[in-house]
Amino acid sequence: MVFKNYIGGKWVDSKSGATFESINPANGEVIGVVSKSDATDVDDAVEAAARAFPSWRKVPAPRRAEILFRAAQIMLSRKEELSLLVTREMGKVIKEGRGDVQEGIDMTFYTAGEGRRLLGSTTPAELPNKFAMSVRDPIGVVAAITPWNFPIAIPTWKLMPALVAGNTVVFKPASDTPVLAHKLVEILEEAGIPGGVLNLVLGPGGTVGDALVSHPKVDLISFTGSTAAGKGVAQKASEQLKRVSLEMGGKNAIIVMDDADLELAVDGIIWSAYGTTGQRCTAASRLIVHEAVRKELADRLINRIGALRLGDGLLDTTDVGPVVNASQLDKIHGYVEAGIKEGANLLIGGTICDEGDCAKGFFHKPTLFDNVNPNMRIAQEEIFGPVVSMIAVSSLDQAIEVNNASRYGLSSSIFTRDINNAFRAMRDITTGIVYVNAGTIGAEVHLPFGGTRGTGNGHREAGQAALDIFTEWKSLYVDFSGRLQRAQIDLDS
Ligand code: UN1
Repeated sequence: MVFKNYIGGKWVDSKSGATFESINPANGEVIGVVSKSDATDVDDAVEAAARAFPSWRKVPAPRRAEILFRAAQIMLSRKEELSLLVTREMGKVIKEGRGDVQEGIDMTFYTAGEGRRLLGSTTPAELPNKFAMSVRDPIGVVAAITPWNFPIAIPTWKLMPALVAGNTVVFKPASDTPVLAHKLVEILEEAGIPGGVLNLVLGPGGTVGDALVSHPKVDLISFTGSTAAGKGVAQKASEQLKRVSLEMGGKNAIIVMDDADLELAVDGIIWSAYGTTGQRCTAASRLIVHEAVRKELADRLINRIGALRLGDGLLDTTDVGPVVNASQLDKIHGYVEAGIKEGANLLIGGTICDEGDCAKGFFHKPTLFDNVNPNMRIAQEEIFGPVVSMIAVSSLDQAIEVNNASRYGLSSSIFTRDINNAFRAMRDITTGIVYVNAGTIGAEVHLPFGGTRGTGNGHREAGQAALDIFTEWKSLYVDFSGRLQRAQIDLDS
């Protein structure tokens, strides 16, 4: 069986008939043979979405939302099956596979509720016998380009708000997780999404993604992925003045103050840095530590890191799963080598693991560096793997300064028992998400998600903020005076 594209309400092979394989990163198992699409398939999908838009935008939003409610119910009833597939296709350990699916369920239910809100505003008009209000309009055809690290959750962040708001969608998932994308679209089909409203095109970013971004009938691109790819999207899309929302890298830090509960901080660090094998854009990859507790914290971390068990995420005994593919493994290890070359002190880890439980997959040992200078590459660039850099500071001000001196600005955390430190940090940290006494990961679906600086381009996903991406404001003035009334001119009317 080949996992196919979904275009105009039908499952279809790529026009060229080409296919590729989706591989389990823990052991090389083939998860599925998948259609490999090109620009001609993209064209079909975009045309189908464009044809479906005029009628979908007129379906009352509460009716559109009913499809989402049903989809969320189906996801819930199939949670375990989907979670196992998340672990097999992407590699994260099974409890996190379940979290990924749960986040998708939460987002789908939450967004379905928007079908009965999608609030605009009414406001007095400045002239008599005149009514003023603003409403949210859908934008048109949305290209949803999604990454492999949250193969269920992140697609729901884009598909669900786009659909509830009345847009039609062409969904292009990462080539590492196409089978999960196929499952999600199957679920929406079963829930009753009309043909053409949601289309799926499977294949590589270089061809499928590029063709989508430059297609004249795509009105909005919602992209989550690497900074390099996101820049490419923004540049190409700007030629046609398309709407673009970008969610890209992070270089998130955990600040540990000298008054912190160190055991709690260690828990938060292990979870945020090595959970998902460091492959979250919210993952902690810098520790900014008060020098008074640095030695103690390092010792405790080394103990805990040394006990982490690598292996297949389906096994209950596994703490850290594989990284997603060979090129990510190379990239991560390249950063470890760069760190050593730049003079950072490798405390633990630092190697690729290719024996025992790791023999058949792509594994990197959880790694911790000390004596990291904030300007080193390992302290500045996103690694997207289980590699953490510890930077010593001597005050809260210095910690915040180091935290903010990054080209990225997604998530930060501070461990402190001092209420004044906590509030100063909340005020002065300049990332889009700040945690107090918790790690950097685990954002909830009803709050805005996104970052400052190079993490994004000013948008926020999730929560009601997502609606600002997937709708445009339309201001409506209704004059019922029966005569011409000129705003700003007829002041005495
Ligand atoms: C991501 O890594 O792109 O906050 C998303 C978190 C998750 C989402 C991460 N809820 O860690």
